Amino acid sequence: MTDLILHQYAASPYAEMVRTALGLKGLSWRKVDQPNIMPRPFLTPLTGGYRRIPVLQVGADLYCDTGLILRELDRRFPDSPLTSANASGAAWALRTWAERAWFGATVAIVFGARGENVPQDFIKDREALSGRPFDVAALKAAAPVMAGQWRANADLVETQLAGAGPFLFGKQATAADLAAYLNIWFLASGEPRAFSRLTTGYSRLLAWQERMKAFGHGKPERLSAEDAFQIAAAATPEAQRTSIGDDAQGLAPGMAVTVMPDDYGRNPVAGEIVFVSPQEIAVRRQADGAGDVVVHFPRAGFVVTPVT
Ligand SMILES: N[C@@H](CCC(=O)N[C@@H](CS)C(=O)NCC(=O)O)C(=O)O
Repeated sequence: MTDLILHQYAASPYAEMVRTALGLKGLSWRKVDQPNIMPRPFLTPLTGGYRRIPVLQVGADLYCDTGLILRELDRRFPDSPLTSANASGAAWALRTWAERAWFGATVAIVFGARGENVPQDFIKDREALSGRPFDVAALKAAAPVMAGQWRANADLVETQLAGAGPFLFGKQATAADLAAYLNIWFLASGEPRAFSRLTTGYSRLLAWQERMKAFGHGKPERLSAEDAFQIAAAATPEAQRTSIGDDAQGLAPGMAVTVMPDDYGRNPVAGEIVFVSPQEIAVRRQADGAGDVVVHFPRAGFVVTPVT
């Protein structure tokens, strides 16, 4: 029985990134279907309030954000690494471009087109998540401009593949391919007509999309959210790793902090630092009904605040 549990839902493009990574590495895993809106009664108590999807669980350790989930998969399963010698930093840096700059255009096109069909409870949930109105009319109005943006970013992929293919940094797919694929997958599944219009003539990109799709999702087995919670309750968090000292923010094990994303879903998770490095922070907390858990976050894109 595998230890990897992914909290996800089918339509989540960020979850698709992890599912594809699990396929690329040929791993077995357990799939917990979470609702696409709150509440998530068996997950929120474990993470301490982090509300985004996906979350990777291994026993009583919870890994938040794909930026860390992919790194953790590499740490535990170094075969088929998600970086390569010529992209050990760049693959991760490109994630920021694909997820923040490009993804904004993808979202505007998909929700601009689906517009009126988006359920009210989903709209309310996403307004609470972002702290901004979910303005379908504004998304619709922005869609043509965003189509230009989307194609400009797709064009970068086409050009890069021409020089480096079959993947963005050569022979092997990296975290950069997965992050760029997020946009391809979401537009292709969410608004297929726009996808075929905006990828016209991009034969390399389309062939690369097929290669990414061919990785599949590994070997998933279903697990209920309640059973995942019980697994956390019965487990002990992984033994503490040695932190990398001289932290830029002066953080060290034993300090009480809160951690939250710097963009949306800014719910602070409180705990005591057990591990800190330039790319990761892990905090120990008491989960109601499940005891001691450790919640792990990436450093990039997350705000850590000492609690005094
Ligand atoms: N930077 C995050 C973004 C995750 C994200 O935005 N996920 C979406 C689903 S694809 C989400 O959580 N939406 C709100 C929700 O499902 O509660 C990551 O890389 O994991």
